[in-house]
Amino acid sequence: MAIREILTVPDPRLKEVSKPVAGLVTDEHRALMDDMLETMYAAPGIGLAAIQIGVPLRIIVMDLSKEGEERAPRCFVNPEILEMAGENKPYEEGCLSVPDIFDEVERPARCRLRYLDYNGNPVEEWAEDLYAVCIQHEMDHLEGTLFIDYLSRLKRQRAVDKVKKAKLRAIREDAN
Ligand code: GNR
Ligand code: NI
Repeated sequence: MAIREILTVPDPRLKEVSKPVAGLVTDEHRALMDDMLETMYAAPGIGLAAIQIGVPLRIIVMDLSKEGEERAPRCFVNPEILEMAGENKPYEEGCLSVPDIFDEVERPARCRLRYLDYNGNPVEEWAEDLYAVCIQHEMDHLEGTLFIDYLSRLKRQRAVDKVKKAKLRAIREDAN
């Protein structure tokens, strides 16, 4: 297992559309999911899409357990949203690829999912609350969409500029 580097804006790879996993879920995919979980826990974050570590495959990991609770890792291969339900609900979102930026995004409150789990077994279930928010945020990554794409152009540009500046500052401090 290894912690991988998380891509941040404006890295063009974050705009790529990720490709479905073809055929079975293999040990190689599981090794990738292990790395993604380790990277997500270290960040720390509650979800991660493969493209955030530069791998353009339709794979997501997530853990919505609270601090002090036992870890509850979840893996999603080729996830699909079958149906959305409920009113749109606002939630203050963040993203490891847009560090230290938080803003409200509205998404449908519930969605029905189909995906393959870590072992390649098919699952169908409803997601709601934070699970619904997070899976929609992660599935957007698979389409090359970031939560800041839902904000005004001004807010989005400010967010990207802030991340760029923070990166430059970190590089400068590293040199000293
Ligand atoms: O860690 C994360 N927290 C979060 C908070 C609100 C809505 C979505 C998220 S996902 C984010 C990790 C991430 O960037 N996943 O792509
Ligand atoms: Ni994200």
